[in-house]
Amino acid sequence: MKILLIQPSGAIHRFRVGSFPKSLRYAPLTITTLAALVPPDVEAQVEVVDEGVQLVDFEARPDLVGITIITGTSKRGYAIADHFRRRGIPVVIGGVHATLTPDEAAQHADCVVTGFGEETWPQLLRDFKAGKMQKRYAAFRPPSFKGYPHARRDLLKKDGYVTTATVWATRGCLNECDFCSIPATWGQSFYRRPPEDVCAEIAALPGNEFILVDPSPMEDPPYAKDLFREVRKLGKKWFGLSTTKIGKDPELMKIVGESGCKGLLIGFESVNQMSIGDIGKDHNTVGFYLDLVKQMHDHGIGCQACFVFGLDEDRLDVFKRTVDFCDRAHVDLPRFSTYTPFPGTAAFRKLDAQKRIITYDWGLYDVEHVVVEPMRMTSDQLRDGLHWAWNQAYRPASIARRLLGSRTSTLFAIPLNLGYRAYAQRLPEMSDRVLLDDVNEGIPAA
Ligand code: B12
Ligand code: SF4
Repeated sequence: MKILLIQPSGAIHRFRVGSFPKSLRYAPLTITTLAALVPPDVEAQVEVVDEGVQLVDFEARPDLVGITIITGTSKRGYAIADHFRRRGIPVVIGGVHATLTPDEAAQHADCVVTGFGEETWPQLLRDFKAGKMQKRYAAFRPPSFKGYPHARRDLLKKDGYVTTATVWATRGCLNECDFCSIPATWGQSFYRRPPEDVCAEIAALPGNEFILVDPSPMEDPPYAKDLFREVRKLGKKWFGLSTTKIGKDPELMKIVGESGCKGLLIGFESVNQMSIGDIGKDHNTVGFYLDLVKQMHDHGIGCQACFVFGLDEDRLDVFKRTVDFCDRAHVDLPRFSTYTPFPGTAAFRKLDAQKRIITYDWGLYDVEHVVVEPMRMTSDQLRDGLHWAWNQAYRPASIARRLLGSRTSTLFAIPLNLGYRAYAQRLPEMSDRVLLDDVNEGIPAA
């Protein structure tokens, strides 16, 4: 049996169409994990295609196509699915967006998989082989993650990424920020993989660096401390994500720093405490941000701070105040986005009821387009302010000021800042391109 697993891309990220720099691209885990979960008894040959770095062969004739979608990639995913189905090839769609909107996905698939794929995907493949694949498979609790197979990185087009050393240790998050798809998809839940298994996979990765993709691995501090004590023994450098809670646990911060962590992406979201309250991110305290970034730097950890613009308390001064904060705090890598109400989230329900959602075109839900009528500025002001903030924060003078103040490893920070500078400079043009995107780009006409 031949299985083709596809991760579609929105226009900003799509190979040859978008211009997302390689320095910011790391290997996806979803398709390589699904490839690893294919049971040997179905005797399948698996191919994976990440549209961010390669083209889909639309003439291919696999027996089964599996497509993973998030909201921003769903339209492209559906166009690809429609193409293969027109040619009589069955298509399975799964992932975050399929879990949030299964009936929509079902219009483009022979089968929709919602929730965790660890048990349903092997079952589906066995059913498919026996000629009895169902229309839906669902699992909202994962099995034990003990002995989890290592992702099939060998199937990736390796030269497309700055690194293929991506790994996961936990799933889910216990918080419920109103715009976030994670609690909406998985519920407020948190699942852990045994630290020794995670470390065995990391140890087997080539190179001396890795990226931990978990959205909130510090949610369970005792687990995180065990994990990162083990990681330290591997002597590798790593990058990952955290919430601001790490700053309230000096022991955890120290262990993370000693484990080789060189950078953490943290959702600061806003410099307005009122906005923080509005989005339900109660663990964030704006008055503590400067101290948090300083603590990170003191432990040799760079800070990638993410901010959301267009929240209900945001006025026109929010863009400058946020960029000024990044300069003052010496944030190593600032990132800005717009308030995006992914389907299934509390933000979606609220804004939909208030009739403030401007478009339900999921192709624009890439967090860099304005899809909601802001409360205290116009949508044009929000778009222009977003573009201004990106450009301002990535001027050479701002990069130099932030990195000199940070004192963490410039070896990683300089190429990443240059990558984001290129991204910032092209963002207005790329945003327009997404508006004009032909989701059928490259797909042979029916
Ligand atoms: C790593 C990551 C990235 C990486 C790699 C992306 C990738 N797709 O691999 C990078 C940095 C590139 C990235 C970028 C973005 N991301 Co991201 N990312 C993640 C993250 C943290 C982990 C994904 C992961 O690898 N998980 C591990 C794998 C094994 O789990 P999984 O993907 O959930 O797959 C399991 C099941 O869902 C299921 N399954 C999934 N697909 C399929 C398909 C089939 C056929 C089957 C059978 C089963 C199945 O089986 C798997 C095993 O259980 C998730 C958060 C999350 N927990 O999902 C956000 C997340 C997917 N990202 C998100 C967003 C918004 C983005 C960006 C738009 C952000 C930005 N600022 O630009 C971009 C868009 C990129 C693009 N291509 O268009 C959102 C998506 C929300 C939504 N509704 O669309 C998420 C959910 C985070 C969030 N807080 O809401 N991201
Ligand atoms: S803390 Fe992060 S991962 Fe958790 S719900 Fe909030 S935004 Fe999502």
